[in-house]
Amino acid sequence: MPEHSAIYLAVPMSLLLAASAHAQRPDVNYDESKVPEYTLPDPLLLEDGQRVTDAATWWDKRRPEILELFQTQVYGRSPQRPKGMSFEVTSVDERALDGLATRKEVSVHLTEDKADLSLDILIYLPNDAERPVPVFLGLNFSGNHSIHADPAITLSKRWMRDRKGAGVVSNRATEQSRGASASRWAVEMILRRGCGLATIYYGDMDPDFDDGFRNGIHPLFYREGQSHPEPDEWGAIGAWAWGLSRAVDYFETDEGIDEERVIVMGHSRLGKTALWAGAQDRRFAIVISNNSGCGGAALSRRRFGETVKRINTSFPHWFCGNFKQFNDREDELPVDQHMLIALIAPRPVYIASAEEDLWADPRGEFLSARHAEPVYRLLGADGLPTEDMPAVNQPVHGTIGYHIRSGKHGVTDYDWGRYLDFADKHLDNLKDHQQE
Ligand code: GTR
Repeated sequence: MPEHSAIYLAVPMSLLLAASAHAQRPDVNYDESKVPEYTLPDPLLLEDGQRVTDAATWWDKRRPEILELFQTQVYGRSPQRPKGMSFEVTSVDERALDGLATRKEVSVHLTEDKADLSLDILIYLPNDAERPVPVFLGLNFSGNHSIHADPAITLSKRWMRDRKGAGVVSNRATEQSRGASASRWAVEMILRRGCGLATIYYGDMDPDFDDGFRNGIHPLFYREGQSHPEPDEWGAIGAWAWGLSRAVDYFETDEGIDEERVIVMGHSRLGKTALWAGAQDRRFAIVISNNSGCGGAALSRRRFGETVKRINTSFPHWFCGNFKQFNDREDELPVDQHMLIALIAPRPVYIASAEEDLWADPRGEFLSARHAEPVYRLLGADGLPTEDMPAVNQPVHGTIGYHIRSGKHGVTDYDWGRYLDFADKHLDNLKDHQQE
C-alpha cells in the first residue's frame, strides 16, 4: 500500500465526508471575514427618497411599498381566498391523548366541488384550559399523522418524498410513518401550557418538487389559457403561506380557538413560509421562524452559506420567477430580509438559529432581526433587547425575540420551550398591538 494511503485512512470518516461535501461546494462561504461589504436598503426610506418619521406614513405608504416588492420580486403575488371555499369537520374526539386534548380534523374545501383539492387541518385543543385558546399553527413536512403517534390521526394520502426508515414508500405514507416527526412537535408540552396546536401537511397546497406548477393549488387560479404562474405570481412558498391563512379563516369559525391569538411557526423552508404568511396576513398575532435561513430570516446580501443563486437553482419552484434575476446580484435586490421582519411589526416576532446550522447563516438571521428594529420603535414597540448576538442558549425576548441554540438544524423541545415563554410574555398584550 503506498504511504499516502495509510495517512488517508487515519483521517476519521466523518471529516472525510465533510471535506468531500465541502469540496463539491467550493463556492459556499462559511468564513465571516469573506462576507462582502454591503449596504442594506433602509426600511424607513420611501421610494421617493422621503424619510418615514411617523406611524401613519409607515402604514399608508412605506409598508405597502415593501409588501409590493416582496410580492413582485421575491415570493410572488397570491390570490384572495376563493369564493366557493367551505369547511367540513371530519372527526372530533374530546378524549384524545388520554383526555389531555380534544382532537379535531377539518377539511378546507377550496371549491364547491368537494372532489377538488382540500387542505386537511389537524387540531389539538387543551381540555384543561379556558376556551377559546391561543393556537400555534405550523405546516408539517410529512403529513399530519407524522407529528404524533396518535393512531387516530388520518393518514395522509398525498404525494410525499420517500424517507428511508420513516415509513414513506413509493411516495405514499404507510402506517409506519405515524409519529415519524414527533421529536419536532412538542404536542403535550404545548397543550399543558394552555395552547392549542394546528397543522397542515405542506404538500396539501403544493407537493414540494418542480413540476411546472401543474399539481397543487396553482392551477385552480389560472386565468383562461394560463398554464404557469407569471414571473410576479406565487411559487410554492407563496402557496404554502396561503394555506396558513386559510387555516385562520377556519379558526374564525371555531368557538374553541381564539383567532386573535394565532401564533404561526415554521421550520426551515416552512420557516420562510411562516415569515411570509405573517408578513402578508396581519391576523397572525405572533410569528416564529425556526432556522429559516436564505429567503427566510437570513440577510441575502451577506452571501454566507446558502445564497440566492444556490436556492433558486436547487429549488426553482419556491420563489417567483422574478427572484431569479437576483442570482449573484443580491445588491440589486430592492429589499433584504430585515424588511420582511419589518412587515410583521409591531407584532411580536421570534427568530431562532442553531449553532451548527451554518448553511442558514445564524448571524445573518440575527442581523435581520436587529435591522428590523427601527420599524418596531417607530410603531412604539421595543425591539431586540441586545445589540450583539447573544451567546448560545441565551434567549433574548423583547417584542423581537432571538436565540441561537446549540446543535444542528432542526426543531427541539428547547426551541418549543422558548416559543411558549415568548407567547406567554406577549399574549396578554396582543390586543394593544393590533393596529388600525
Ligand atoms: C435546504 C435548503 C434550505 C432549507 C432546508 C429545509 O436544502 O437549502 O433553504 O429550506 O432545505 O427546508 O430543510
